[in-house]
Amino acid sequence: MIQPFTPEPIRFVAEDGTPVQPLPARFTPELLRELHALMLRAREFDRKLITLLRQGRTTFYAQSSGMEATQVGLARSIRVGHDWVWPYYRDHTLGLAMGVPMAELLSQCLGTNSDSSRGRQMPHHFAAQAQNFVSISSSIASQVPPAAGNAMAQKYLGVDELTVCTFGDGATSEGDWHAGLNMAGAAKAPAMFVCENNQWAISTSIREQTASETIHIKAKAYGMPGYYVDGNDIVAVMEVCAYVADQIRAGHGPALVECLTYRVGSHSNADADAEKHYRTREEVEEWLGRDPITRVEKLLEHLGHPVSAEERAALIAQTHREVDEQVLKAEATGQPDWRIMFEDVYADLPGHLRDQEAFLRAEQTGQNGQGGRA
Ligand SMILES: Cc1ncc(C[n+]2csc(CCOP(=O)(O)OP(=O)(O)O)c2C)c(N)n1
Ligand SMILES: [Mg+2]
Repeated sequence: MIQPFTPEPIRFVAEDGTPVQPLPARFTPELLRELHALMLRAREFDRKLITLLRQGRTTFYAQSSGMEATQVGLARSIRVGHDWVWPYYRDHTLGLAMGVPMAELLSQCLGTNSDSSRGRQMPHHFAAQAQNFVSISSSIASQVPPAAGNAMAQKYLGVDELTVCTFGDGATSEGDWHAGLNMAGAAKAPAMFVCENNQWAISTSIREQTASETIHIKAKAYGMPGYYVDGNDIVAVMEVCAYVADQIRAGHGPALVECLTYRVGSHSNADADAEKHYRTREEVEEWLGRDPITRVEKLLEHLGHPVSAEERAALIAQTHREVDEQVLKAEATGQPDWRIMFEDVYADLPGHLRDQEAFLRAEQTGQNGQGGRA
């Protein structure tokens, strides 16, 4: 029985891979292997994207290494393409596990002609129509009030859908976050709020972020249950999120789930060498020892179905190949023409944008005296 407001995070599998409570029957070795492959694919995607950044082929990326169990576990607990997801910028692993094609994600990161927004969004801020995965915004917590509104609409329309809204620990200090949870709570709207608590908001630690002991207890203020989960234990994440989704679908109103996890890498490429500046190497090492992928490998070993070194290497090589192929395909579609930044919003371009377009046109042809680049 899953309970809200537990003093300790809900956990099924210990760090050494042994179950701390009976493993639910659905977690067969086959399912665990599938989850392991999804997490490893996401980890390697991070590695490849960091290389693409260093090569100057994309300009922004926020890795989710260390947080795979939270994002893959959540993806596997909802009805993809049916429920609506209002994500935040670190959720590419959630998207990949929901089946967003890597080609779409990479096209967006590279801003090529194969990108549906054709380079007009910040890199790594994708949307996926088929998966009801709403466009990512970098403004912290700005997705929370519209997600609450989406859930309210679902309730009033009487549709059997759920709204899932994710955010980091830092987002819980924003006014938008409180407004959104309050609104969803008052309306008893079908929303699952999921905090990916990686314990840092760039250089602000969770202890500086809030005087509350945990994030999930804030749910009490908004009249909803709050669940505390070991976010590096994929079995626990899936069990809690699936249970909460069922409760919400049964009409019990919104809930908050706090997944306790850790970002083992830097915040983004704008913040390299994080531990040198604001956190200790010891802390990072401690959390590297709680790695969510290793935990599933140890569990599979414990169950007598180990992932061999060869299988692991093959999964890694397969992801690298997939990224390499999709990058080349996306780049082959070319960079969008600069003129598209003036298209698709106004039927008649307002005067100030007409001026800017004329200025750029002159610059491209060298008529501004700054050298031609056409
Ligand atoms: C409204 C707003 N304020 C500040 C920022 C700058 N900023 C970008 S990421 C970030 C930290 C957010 O941390 P958290 O919500 O914990 O997510 P995490 O990056 O740890 O996954 C901040 C303050 C922003 N993007 N938007
Ligand atoms: Mg954080």
